[in-house]
Amino acid sequence: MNAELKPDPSRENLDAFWMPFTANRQFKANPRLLARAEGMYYWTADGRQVLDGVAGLWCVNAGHGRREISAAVAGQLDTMEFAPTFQMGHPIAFELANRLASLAPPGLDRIFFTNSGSESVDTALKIAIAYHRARGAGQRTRFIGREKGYHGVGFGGISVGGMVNNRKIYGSSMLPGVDHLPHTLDLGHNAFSRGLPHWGMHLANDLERLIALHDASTIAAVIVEPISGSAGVVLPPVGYLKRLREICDKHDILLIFDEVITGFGRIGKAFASQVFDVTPDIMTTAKGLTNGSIPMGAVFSQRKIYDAMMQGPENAIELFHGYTYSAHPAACAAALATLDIYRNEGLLTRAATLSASWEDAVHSLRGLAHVIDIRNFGLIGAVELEPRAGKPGARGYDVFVKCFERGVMVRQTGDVIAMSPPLIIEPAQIAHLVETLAAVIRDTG
Ligand code: PXG
Repeated sequence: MNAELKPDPSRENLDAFWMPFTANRQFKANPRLLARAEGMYYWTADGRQVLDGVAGLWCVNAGHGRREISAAVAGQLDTMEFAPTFQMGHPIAFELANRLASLAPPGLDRIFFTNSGSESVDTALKIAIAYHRARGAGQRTRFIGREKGYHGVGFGGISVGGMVNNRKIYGSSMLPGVDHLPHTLDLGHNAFSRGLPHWGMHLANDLERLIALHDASTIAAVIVEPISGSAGVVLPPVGYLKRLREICDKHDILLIFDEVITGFGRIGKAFASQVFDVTPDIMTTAKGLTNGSIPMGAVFSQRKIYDAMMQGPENAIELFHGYTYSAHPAACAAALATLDIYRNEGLLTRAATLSASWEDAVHSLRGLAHVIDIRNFGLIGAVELEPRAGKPGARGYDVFVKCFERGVMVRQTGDVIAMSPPLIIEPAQIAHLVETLAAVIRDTG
């Protein structure tokens, strides 16, 4: 360990930071502070090594401490720390867009830059409405999301999202005209499926029901995650995404895939749509785009969408949307360096190589007390625990904390433990991750 670790902040020094998606009082009474990271590991402020079983938050796909990225960012900051992209441009923004277009599923070669997954989602929703209006279908303003969906925390994202705690107090402030497909998690039919569940494709047919209710002519887009992460890993049943695509095509409705967690190699190809062989009209990304190093998101649109918007006088701004930091030079540099690493190390397909042994490893937890389901795909795994009576989430939280104390970082959502390690993980580290989780589950009542 060469970096000098900063001492723990004292209790009162923790107060000012209002932490996101955190039980602030519980955390500040017993903080978990990370101070350094390298490869597959974090080190805590008091010097303990922790295996990263979640790639930070599903973003550090190439592992930690990648000097190629920090060097590219430092070089860019020295050369030009900022340049506007409103009515101006800078070369690596165009270079990055071209690189992304070359990785993208067929036709998704028009790229809009944002700073996060939430911004990518709101951008995609706005593009969908603007596109329909540009082609004379301005009445298409409705969106169809899905129960248990997570699309970030903007008002657009929570409106199409389907996680009750993110929505319940904002009821009257959300987008009007949003409906939701049923989620596809069904332990009765699918518990302990290996890979995609075989039951549940028919749930996509609910889209026809919603279309019959609202009329296709009012609907702009359907938005789903190919695999839901935040809701505790929900997989698409075999054939489900293809069916959604067919129904959208039939009714001229755009299909948006939110690939914020599935993008950049998480399930064995650059994007989930390539794994499932279903091409959306718009695709949202963030996280792995820069290996989590600098905030950045990218929205990929079919060329027909971009072309439809390129109307009116040449001096007219076609889309009144954008962020000061859209295509920030430091983020572009980070993304280009990240894409080089992914290419040079074959990381975008490494999950495909590892997925069979990963599946065996996570399913080895079957039979442990309280384990009621295990789900996996690519380098994603989830273990669902039976909730304690009257205390949903308590068992999951205990398992998460004990794993951390024993040197393994997993992610907890309610009573689901999710794992999505950096794509550089080695078999021995997979074993260590799963064995530690097994030991903790055994020791947790
Ligand atoms: N869409 C999807 C599918 C996501 O998973 C977002 C949008 C929002 O991205 P930003 O960058 O605005 O946070 C996400 C974020 C978890 C977890 O543990 C997942 C996310 C964020 C934090 C935790 O499952 N996904």
